[in-house]
Amino acid sequence: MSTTIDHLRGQLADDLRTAGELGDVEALRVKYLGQQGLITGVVRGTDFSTLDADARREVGKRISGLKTWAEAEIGAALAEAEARAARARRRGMVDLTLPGTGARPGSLHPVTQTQMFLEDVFQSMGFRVETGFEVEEELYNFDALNIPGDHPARDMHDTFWLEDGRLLRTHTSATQVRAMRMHGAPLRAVFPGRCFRCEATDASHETTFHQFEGLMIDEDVTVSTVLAVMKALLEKVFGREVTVRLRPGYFPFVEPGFELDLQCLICGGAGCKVCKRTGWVELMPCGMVHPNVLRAGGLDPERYRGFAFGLGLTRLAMMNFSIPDIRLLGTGDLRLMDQFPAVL
Ligand code: FA5
Repeated sequence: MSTTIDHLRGQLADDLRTAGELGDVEALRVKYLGQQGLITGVVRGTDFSTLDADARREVGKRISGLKTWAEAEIGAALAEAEARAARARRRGMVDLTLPGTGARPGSLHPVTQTQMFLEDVFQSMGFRVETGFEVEEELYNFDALNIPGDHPARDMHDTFWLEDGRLLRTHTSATQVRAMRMHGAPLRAVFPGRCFRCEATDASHETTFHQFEGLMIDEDVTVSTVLAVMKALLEKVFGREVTVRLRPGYFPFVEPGFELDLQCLICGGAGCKVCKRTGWVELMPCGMVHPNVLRAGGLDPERYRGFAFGLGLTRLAMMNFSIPDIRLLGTGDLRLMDQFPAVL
């Protein structure tokens, strides 16, 4: 019996020396202390009835000593292996034997999808795409657009000013004069991008949102040509006939100016919180470029006429994907994004 106990002790000590991984030590625990384990077998296999009282006490003590020792040794080895594994994880080591977690396919944000679609449509009509600057000069965001410092229209744009006098652009119209100065006329360009306004948020207003500006300058541009293009464009976006309406609108940088509204596609015109119960969503202000703006861009207003529009890109994406609250779009919540699976 003593030989068996000593042999098991030596065998377990050897085994523990070569068991590096957590799984190896756990296997040793089963091998020695499990239901069918070697030490459990010694306990079960000893016939105490054949021994006298002293020998019973002695053998019992040795077996129980072996078991206690084995439990302590294996417990310590488990703890050590666990600590080693944790250290390896912290070092960024990868256990290549573990099953993989699977790759998660990404998807494009609904606003990005809408923007890319519009860019394709306009590029196919010969428009160049320019993104302009999110941090902009007062000159391009306001003054060159016929909005001098004391103009009341500035109050409509709750502006984030920077300490150096520049600002976060409040609209993509800020790129108009830059593009005129850079490319001259004739000019066909679209300016997609983020805009910023320091205003209270609700289901259709965010402090950060996207616009998609369009500018077309040539000698023979008229309102009616461009309106036809706009309606055709919206029908391409939505893949069905849409109802739009045109109202007079005032913007200092266009004359005449219009507001193009889209019948709400969330409620079908019945009224909901997105359209503020009116059945209409203000989507696209537009108009003929004001002569002062053409002049600021270095163009002769006697020769050239221009048309500009400022599409609310975020709102268009909301209509397109039936998203009921603009604030959902900036959360980065993948449960929302997973529902728009245009894959990267
Ligand atoms: C403008 O920003 C003008 N620059 C548009 C323009 C361009 C007029 C060219 C004429 C010629 P307005 O402030 O209305 O206009 O904004 C244009 C569109 O941006 C709105 O119709 C709306 O769809 C969207 N928009 C404006 N403010 C927000 C906001 N806080 N959150 C989400 N979308 C907004």
